[in-house]
Amino acid sequence: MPTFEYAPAPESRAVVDIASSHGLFIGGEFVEATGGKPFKTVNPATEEVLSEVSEATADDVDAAVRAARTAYTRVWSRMSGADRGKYLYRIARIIQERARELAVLETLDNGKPIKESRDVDVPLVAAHFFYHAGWADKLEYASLGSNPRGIGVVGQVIPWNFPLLMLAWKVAPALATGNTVVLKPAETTPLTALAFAEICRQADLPPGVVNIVTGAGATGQAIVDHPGVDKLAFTGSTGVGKMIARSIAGTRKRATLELGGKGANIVFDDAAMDQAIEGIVTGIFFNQGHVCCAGSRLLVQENVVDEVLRRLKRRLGTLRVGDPMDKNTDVGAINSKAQLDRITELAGVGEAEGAERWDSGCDLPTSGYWFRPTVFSGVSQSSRIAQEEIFGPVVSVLTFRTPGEAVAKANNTPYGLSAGIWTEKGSRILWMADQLRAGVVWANTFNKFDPTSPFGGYKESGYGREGGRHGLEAYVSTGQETT
Ligand code: TAP
Repeated sequence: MPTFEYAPAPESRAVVDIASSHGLFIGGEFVEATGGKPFKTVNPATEEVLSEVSEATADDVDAAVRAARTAYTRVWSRMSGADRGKYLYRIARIIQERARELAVLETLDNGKPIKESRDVDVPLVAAHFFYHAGWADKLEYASLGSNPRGIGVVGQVIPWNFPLLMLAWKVAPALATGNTVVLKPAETTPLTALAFAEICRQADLPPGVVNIVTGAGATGQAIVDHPGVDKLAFTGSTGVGKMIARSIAGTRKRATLELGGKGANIVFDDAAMDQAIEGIVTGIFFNQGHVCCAGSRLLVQENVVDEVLRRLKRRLGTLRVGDPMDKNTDVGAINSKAQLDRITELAGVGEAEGAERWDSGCDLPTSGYWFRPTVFSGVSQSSRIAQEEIFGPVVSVLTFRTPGEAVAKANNTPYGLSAGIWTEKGSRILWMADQLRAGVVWANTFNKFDPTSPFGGYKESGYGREGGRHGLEAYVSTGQETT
């Protein structure tokens, strides 16, 4: 069992074989890009270059959309649900077989701790494909209309925080319902999407059903603008989501947007305090806080705030921050220099606006991108660190006296993706869940995911749902489409 032991990045190449350069995956083949400038993807924990990746131009995106259209028309839309399901089961099993390799690759490219990619990301990826494989031949029982079928070619653009899991959230329901896909991973985390392309070949998925085009924002924009794309599925920032909504206004394209969040994790004085402290830690320090539904605002009932802060700080002092390939690491590297700069800037703003800043004071590695687990207390509602998504290991603590005040403060944000409630009172949980304008409300837990549960936002956190029966709706034709 040497491979999951502490191993600096170069040796990890013994576990995963990373090609020095990667092409695009179009029509079932890895092909050269037609002229974009290749870019490097680095290990954020070491700044080591992992590979050079092609930049897909608008012409490459066009080739991918054409391949997806041909596959849709000739093969995938004609295949029975049971047969589509067999491909999805096959993909799910290969993911399980290659789980260790995928976990290492994800950790190297993203910076997340290996214990999270190994125990959370990759198992959830496999679960997502298994779950949707089960739906493929049962769509007529999903209350999706009389003759549920795919829409056509789906363009999908995903972020860097859960690279393979976000791919699974997009690709699995699209394929199960009979669509074909052109997907762009984030610029800083393309490697597991490219490994997934290999898995599609290994599963003998018909060429063109899944196409992976790597690149930056311009490649994503080319997918959004392509007239041959019938539906878009985007996960990313609210700013880019708004641009996409503007770009497709007046076209026949359908879209689901999974955008940012500023989740409230609400702790009442009757909460089981040991569990609540663990829930706060999971809520904001899991995946370095690079989580759209993170509990980045901690709302604590006023009479227990001192106790909560004391216990939380003691617990944060025990978190191990460092080499993501070490299986004992709790908090890994920040995904990119740009993200580290943004977190650093917003933390500075928090201090300048008068909140009290505390961090765990742990040692940090000398190379790579790192940020200590940080707590801001005495944060006012109007502060930027209470309103803007920091997307890092930083929690802003506010207080409340009554459940009504907790609801008002929790809802006082442009976002509406997630919330958590910690209390012993069941009736209070039900009342709060009804009042909170958040797509997901966890009770006495946080950051729990399951393929059977629909996930998505209110307000500026986007529209549409992913996961569960609801997630299928976005991928099924309404009969209005012109294709
Ligand atoms: P973005 O900067 O919005 O990027 C998301 C994806 O869009 C990336 O692949 C990006 O490419 C691409 N992109 C950038 N500009 C584009 C354009 N003009 N047209 C089309 N595509 C474009 O977000 P991010 O920084 O990667 O991810 C963090 C954000 O995602 C956070 O706000 C987080 O809350 C949100 N998020 C939401 C959810 C859900 S489920 N609601 C889940 C995870 C993350 P590049 O990588 O090259 O920039």
